[in-house]
Amino acid sequence: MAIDGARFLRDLHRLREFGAAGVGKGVVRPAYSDADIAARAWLAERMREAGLTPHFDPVGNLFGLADGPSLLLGSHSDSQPEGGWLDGALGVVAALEVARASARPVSVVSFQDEEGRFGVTTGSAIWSGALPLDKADDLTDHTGLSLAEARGRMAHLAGDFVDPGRFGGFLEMHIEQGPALDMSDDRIGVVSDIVGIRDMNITFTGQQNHAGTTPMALRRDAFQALSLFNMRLADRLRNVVTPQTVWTIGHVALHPNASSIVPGRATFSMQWRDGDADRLSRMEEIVRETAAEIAGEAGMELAFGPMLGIEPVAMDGDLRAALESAAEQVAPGRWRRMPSGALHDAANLARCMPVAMLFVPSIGGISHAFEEDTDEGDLVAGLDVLARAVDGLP
Ligand code: HGY
Ligand code: MN
Ligand code: MN
Repeated sequence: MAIDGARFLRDLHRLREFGAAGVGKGVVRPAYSDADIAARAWLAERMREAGLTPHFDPVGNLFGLADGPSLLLGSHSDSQPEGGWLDGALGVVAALEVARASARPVSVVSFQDEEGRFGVTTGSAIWSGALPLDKADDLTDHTGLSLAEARGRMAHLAGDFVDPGRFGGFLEMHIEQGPALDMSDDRIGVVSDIVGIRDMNITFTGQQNHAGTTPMALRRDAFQALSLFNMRLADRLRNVVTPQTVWTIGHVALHPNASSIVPGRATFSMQWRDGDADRLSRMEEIVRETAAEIAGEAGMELAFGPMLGIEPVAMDGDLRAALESAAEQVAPGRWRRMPSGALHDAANLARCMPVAMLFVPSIGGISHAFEEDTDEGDLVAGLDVLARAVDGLP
């Protein structure tokens, strides 16, 4: 298989230009933004040039379809609100290059909204049947825009959903987005399993009031309730979590968000991840119990938004073995089998086909930030592993 590393890198740098922002190689290319839609149009043309049939589905997932049954390779091309040039994009461009070079029929996909502007890995969750479209359409971003309205921006491109049955399996190349490979001598990670996730919004509603005349003892300050919740949650989770468990309050909206007003409302994202489904459920109980306890103590009304989640999933043994064999050819003794702490579209696709993933190092372990980067030699080595693994499949 004659992959062309230079062409692959050119395509990666060209894709980066759609939404290029911030320092270095940062991108701002949220799902359904002008930059995202333009990037998808560009990818569709590259797919056509590669002899594939470009096809958008009703939520903006972009497929480059090989004729008949094929292997599916890909990832996503939307970014976080401040993202890196490789998160997702790497897997899509690598898939395109393998599809160009492979003797085997390979289809390519760029899923939509993997970064969860509206949900959690939204496009592949809908496509794989994990998330009903009518429920997804009601999801909103932080501005209140619904998925239904956002995907309407691509309605003129939309065809039917592609049948997952035409694909024999899914391979996703991705940056590690963590420090393990970068801190070791290993160049390649072959993923063993992907953690599970739970994600929801919580709202405390107290009493908006004057910041100068309202005595501290009389306040029903929603931010103070959030602050208490955060501290008590950490304490309550102590005996449940492991060093690999993570939980994050990444988005907070205080209302009315003014220096001289006691905030009457705090709406915040509550997300947690772990490799064990039972632990995820136990953590949900503790999140809900602790929020209710704080609301009672602080005189708050409490509301929980819809909870989204994906179960932990193990990668397919045969596909993983093909990646491991290829990794040993490309980077003998410099690869490892490892879990994924980040979530990926592969976690959804595991519902309907065998899946496997491979990682390349993230410099400094940085991702979901403009500074995200990977040595170009490692990018090409990862492409080589992906291509060899595809070639090596029965
Ligand atoms: O959050 C994640 O793990 C993924 O990068 N969206
Ligand atoms: Mn990603
Ligand atoms: Mn990401």
